[in-house]
Amino acid sequence: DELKVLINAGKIAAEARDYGSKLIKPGVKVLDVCEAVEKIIIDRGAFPAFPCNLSINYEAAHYSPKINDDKVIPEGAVVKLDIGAHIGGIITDTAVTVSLDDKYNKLLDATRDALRAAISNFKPGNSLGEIGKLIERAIKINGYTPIRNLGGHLIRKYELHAGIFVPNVYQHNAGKILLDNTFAIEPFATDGYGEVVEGKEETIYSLRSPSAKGLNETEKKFLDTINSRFKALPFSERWLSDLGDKEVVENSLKALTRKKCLYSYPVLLEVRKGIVAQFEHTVYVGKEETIVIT
Ligand code: MET
Repeated sequence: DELKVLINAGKIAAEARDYGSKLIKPGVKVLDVCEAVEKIIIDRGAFPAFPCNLSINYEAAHYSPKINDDKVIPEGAVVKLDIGAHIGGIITDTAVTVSLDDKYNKLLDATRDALRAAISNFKPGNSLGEIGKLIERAIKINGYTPIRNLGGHLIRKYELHAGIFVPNVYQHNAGKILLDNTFAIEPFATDGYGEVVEGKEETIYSLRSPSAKGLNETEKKFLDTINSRFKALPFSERWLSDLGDKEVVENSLKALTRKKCLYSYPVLLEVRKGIVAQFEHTVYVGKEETIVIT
């Protein structure tokens, strides 16, 4: 049944995350880490639910390497590795932070504590606002600030962000934890201000509308391929490199975004350039217990 598939996808995601986290060293190419992670997911019989995200220092989220990307992990970096695996649209999502500078160990511990507190109180019927409060408290007690405009999310089949938000701070009007559902819980903490803004770079896309007027033959070919390969799941330009060289792929994705056939995801940056840590698990909310899937 679907819970078994979810558990299987979660094992694969966890294995890929743990493998990837060991590759994070100064001087290593971001592209090499992400390709290795995505390869493990595929070799184990799942698919990446979104491009491997490797976000550095004040990049909080949503950097995934481009075709031929030569970006390298710097000395002393605080690296978030955020990955997903799906089997037939049953999605799991998980992240860790690796610090290459010991002075951020406390920031990582605070974020891990927040995730642990959230998971142990993640019971059906409980308020998501209270979960936010627990996350906020665990981070603040350690002297850091939660990122208030990032959070976890309900996950449904082929739908990574399925409408319910899991806040990282207290929220009075948040929803409730629903029985027999899958959620990603993902505290983010920073020594900065506690908010992200959109940067200029965009490295991830997803389908917005599978058809439109006024597309040329190349754009149509890209849109059809995206629809059949990824449905509405986020994807990387790297996963379309068989359709043309880097310039053709990037220009087609930009045109399709302009024509509202695709969404594009800007890299999210801490507004005061604070260092950001993130830990994330996918959980399944059962009647008797909440199961950590990843
Ligand atoms: N796991 C991250 C998220 O949930 C990255 C997805 S790719 C845009 O937003």
